[in-house]
Amino acid sequence: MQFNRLRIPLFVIASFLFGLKTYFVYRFMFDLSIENALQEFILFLNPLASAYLVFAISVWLKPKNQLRYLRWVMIIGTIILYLNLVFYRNFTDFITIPVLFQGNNAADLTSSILTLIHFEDLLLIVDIIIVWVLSKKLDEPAVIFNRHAKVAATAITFLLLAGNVVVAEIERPMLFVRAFDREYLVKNIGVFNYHVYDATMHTKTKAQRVFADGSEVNRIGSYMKEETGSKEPSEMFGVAEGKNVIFVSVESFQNFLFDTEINGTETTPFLNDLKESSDTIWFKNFYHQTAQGKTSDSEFIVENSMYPLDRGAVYFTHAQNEYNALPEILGNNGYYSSVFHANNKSFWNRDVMYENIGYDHFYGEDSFEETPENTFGWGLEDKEFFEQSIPYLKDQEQPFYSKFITLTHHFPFELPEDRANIDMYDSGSQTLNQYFQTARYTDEAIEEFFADLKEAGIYEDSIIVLMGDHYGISEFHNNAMSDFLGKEITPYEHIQLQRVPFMIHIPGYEKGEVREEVVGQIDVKPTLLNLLGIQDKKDLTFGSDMFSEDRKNFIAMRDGSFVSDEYIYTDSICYERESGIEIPPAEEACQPIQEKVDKELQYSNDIIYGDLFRFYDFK
Ligand code: GP9
Ligand code: MN
Repeated sequence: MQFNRLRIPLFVIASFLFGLKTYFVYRFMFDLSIENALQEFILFLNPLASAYLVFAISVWLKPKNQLRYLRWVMIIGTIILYLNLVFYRNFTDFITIPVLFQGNNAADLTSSILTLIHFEDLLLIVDIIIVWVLSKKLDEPAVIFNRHAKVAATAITFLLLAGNVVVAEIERPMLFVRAFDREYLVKNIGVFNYHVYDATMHTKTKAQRVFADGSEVNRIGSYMKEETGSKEPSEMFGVAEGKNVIFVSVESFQNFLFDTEINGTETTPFLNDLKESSDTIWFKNFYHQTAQGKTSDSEFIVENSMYPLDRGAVYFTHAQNEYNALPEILGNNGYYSSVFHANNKSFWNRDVMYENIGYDHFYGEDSFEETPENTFGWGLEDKEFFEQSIPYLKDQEQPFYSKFITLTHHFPFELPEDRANIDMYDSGSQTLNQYFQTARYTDEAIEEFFADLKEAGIYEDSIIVLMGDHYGISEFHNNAMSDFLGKEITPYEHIQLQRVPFMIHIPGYEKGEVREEVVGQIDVKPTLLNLLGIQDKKDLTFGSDMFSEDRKNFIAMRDGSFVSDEYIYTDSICYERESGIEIPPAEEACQPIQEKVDKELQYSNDIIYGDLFRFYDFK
C-alpha cells in the first residue's frame, strides 16, 4: 500500500473522523438509551464500521475522483446525519422514506424549526473542514493504491460489517425481523445502514400490494371477528341515537395535565370540571396509539379501528386504499360528515384521504379568516377557530358528524405573552415550560365553544366527544418531566404518560361516570357506532366497544408495547399494571398477550400494505 506523507491513507482518516463524529452525535445529541456495556460498544463500533464501508470504496476510483469522492461523501453524510438529528429533536424518531415524501409537512414546521437547531451543531462540520484541507494539500500520486491494497481495504470493510452484524444479533436477536423499533436499529447498525434497510423495506411493501393474496382477508377477517370486535350490543346501545356528533381532537393533550396547578393557578379548569360532570363519561385509562403519522394516525385509528403503520403515515402512503371508515358508515345511516381544521388541506394528505373515506366536506384553512392578531403558533388560534366554525355548523344538515382538530396547543407551544392566563412552568425544558400555557389556552377555547354551541341551539341535540390525539411532551424532556411529576420516568411511567383525554359528553344524560377500563383510540369507532345505535355487522375492527362486557382486554402500541387489564409491557419488560412492579421474565406473564399483539400489528399491516379490503364485501 502506498502511503501519503501522513503515512495513513486519507480515506482511513476520513472514516475515523466521520465515524467518531457520528458516535458523538449518537451518544450525546440523540437520546438513545444505553443499557449495558455491549450496547455501548456497538454504538461505538457501528459508526466507524459504516463510515469505513463508504469511504473505503474510494480506493477503486481514479486518484482525482477519489479526493472528490471523499470530500462529497463527508458533506452528504453529515447532511443525512444532521437531518436525522433535527427530525429526532422534534419526533424522538428517525426519518423513514415515506416521511420524506411528506415534504409539505416539513415546510410547515417552520415555526418549530428554530427551536430544533442548536448552536453547538456547528461542531459537526469540523471533520469536513479537516478532510477538505488535507485532500486539497495531497498530490494525486499519494492516493494511488495497488491491487493488493485495494483488495485488502475492501476485505476490511466486510470484516467490520460482519463483526457489527454479529454483535448486534447477539445483543438483539431477530433485530431485522421485528424491526418495529427504529431506535434499536440505529443503535445497532447505525443511521446510514438503517436508511439502506428502510429503503429495502420500502420497496418490499410497494411490491406487497401487487402480489397481495385476496384470500388472506378471510383469514384475518375471521380473527378480527373472533378476537377483537365485541359481538353483542352493550348496555349503551342507541343512547345517542339520532344525535349530532361533535368530535374534538385536542392537540397534544396528555392526561397528566389534569388537575395540575402552576403557581397556584389551575392549568385546565374547564376540562377538569367537564371530566367529572354528570353529563360526561370519562375514560381515565384511555391511551393514544399513534406512530409516525401523529395527528393523522390518530384520525386513521379512530376512523378505521386499525393500527397505524410501523413506518410513515398511512394517510400518506395508503390514502387510496379501500376502507370501511366511520364517516362512510355514518353516511350510509343518514349522517352528514365534515372536518374542521384551520391548516392547509394537503397537510398529512388529508384532502385525499378524507375524500376517499367518505367525508362530505372539509373546512380547511381557506374557510377561515386569518389576521395577524388571530394567527400564532401553527396558524389560526383555537378560540377564533371554534368561533368561526359556528356559522358553518349551524348551516349543516342534521344529524351531522363533525370533527374539529385544534392547533394552538402544538409543539413548540408558543403563545403571545398577553394571551397567557397562567404562568410558565420553570424547568430546564422550554418546551415543557410553555406546554401549560397553550394547554390553558385550548381549555379556554373549548369552554367558549361549549357556550357558543348552547347559544347556537346545537348543544342539546348533540353529543360532544373530546379526545387527545397523541403526546405533546416527548421523551426528550424526561428530565424536566421527572422534576414536574416528582418521580423518575421509567419505561413504565413513559407508557402511563401516553394516556390522553377521552370524554363522551351527553347533554342531559345525568348518569356521568369515571370509567377505569383500559381502552384506546382503536376502540373509538365501535364505541361511537354503538352509542348511535348503528350496527354494521360486516365491519372489521381491531378495537371493541368500550362499554361492552366482552371487549378485548388490551391496548397495543405500534412498537409492540401493550397495556392490558393486568400488565404493562414495554422495552421488553413486563410490569404489573397498577403497581408498576416488574415481573421476572421467567414467569412469562406478558407472553400470551405479546403474541396476540404481534399478530394483530402484523395483520393490520397486511391489510394496509396489501390493500386487502378491496377483496372483502362490506355490504
Ligand atoms: C396539522 C396538525 C398537527 O394539521 O394536525 O399535526 P401533528 O404535527 O400533531 O401531527
Ligand atoms: Mn397532533
